[in-house]
Amino acid sequence: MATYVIGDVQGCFSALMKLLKAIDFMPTKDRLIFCGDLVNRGGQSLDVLRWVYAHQKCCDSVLGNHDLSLLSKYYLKKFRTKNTEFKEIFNASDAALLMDWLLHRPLYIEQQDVMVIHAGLYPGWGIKQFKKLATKTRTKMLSDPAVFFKTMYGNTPKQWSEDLAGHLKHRFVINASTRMRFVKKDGALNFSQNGRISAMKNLKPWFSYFADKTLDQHIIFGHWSALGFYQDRNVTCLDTGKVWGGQLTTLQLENQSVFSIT
Ligand SMILES: [Mn+2]
Repeated sequence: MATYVIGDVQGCFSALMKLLKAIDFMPTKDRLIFCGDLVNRGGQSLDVLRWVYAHQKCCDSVLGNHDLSLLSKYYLKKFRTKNTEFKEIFNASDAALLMDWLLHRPLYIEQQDVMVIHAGLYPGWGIKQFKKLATKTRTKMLSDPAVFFKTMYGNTPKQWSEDLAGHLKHRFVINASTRMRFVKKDGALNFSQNGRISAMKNLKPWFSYFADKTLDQHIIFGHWSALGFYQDRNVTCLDTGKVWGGQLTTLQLENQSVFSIT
């Protein structure tokens, strides 16, 4: 029995199959946890969704921003999109099944002593507070997806406050969990920079705010292909940008081995 956490697949189905063959993945014994962003840009999003759906007994994924983009279009009935991969999914005979399965993915997954979140853990929160907030936001999303997605998008509020309520609170939870990379010293999320750390002076990666302590759980995240594979005592980034011509990477939790394919 082995547990593999896999970085952002983004519709790269052939690469996923190549990776699973290389690690000798056994559906009856092993377990896969995806870092989110199963879909978009790779060209084979429908194949990825169908495969993961068919293997749901041994697979799970957290929600990423691209997954939410697909879900919001579906539940708001914006089927006339220019995104051909999304269109292919909407036109598929099993679309309703696949979208319902994707909608029910969580914002975080705990396994052993790790926690998988698509973008990361907001520096203003502890793990316990994040879990509480994420659970509430997910419950809201599932209670009426169309209502939830109507107000989900927006770059404000930038900073967390205990006073946030309603859709603004849920929006912040979604933005922090699925879109965050750099955070200002005052706690404001930044949505314009997605590049390398060295290029940024007044912004710090979210995980650098935890550098002087040890978190109770090791955070594994994706979403940041420009960062690529990264590891420190609290976090591991597995987004090695397969969809941009990079690699698809997996970390096996039991022996901490890292494996990538091009
Ligand atoms: Mn992402």
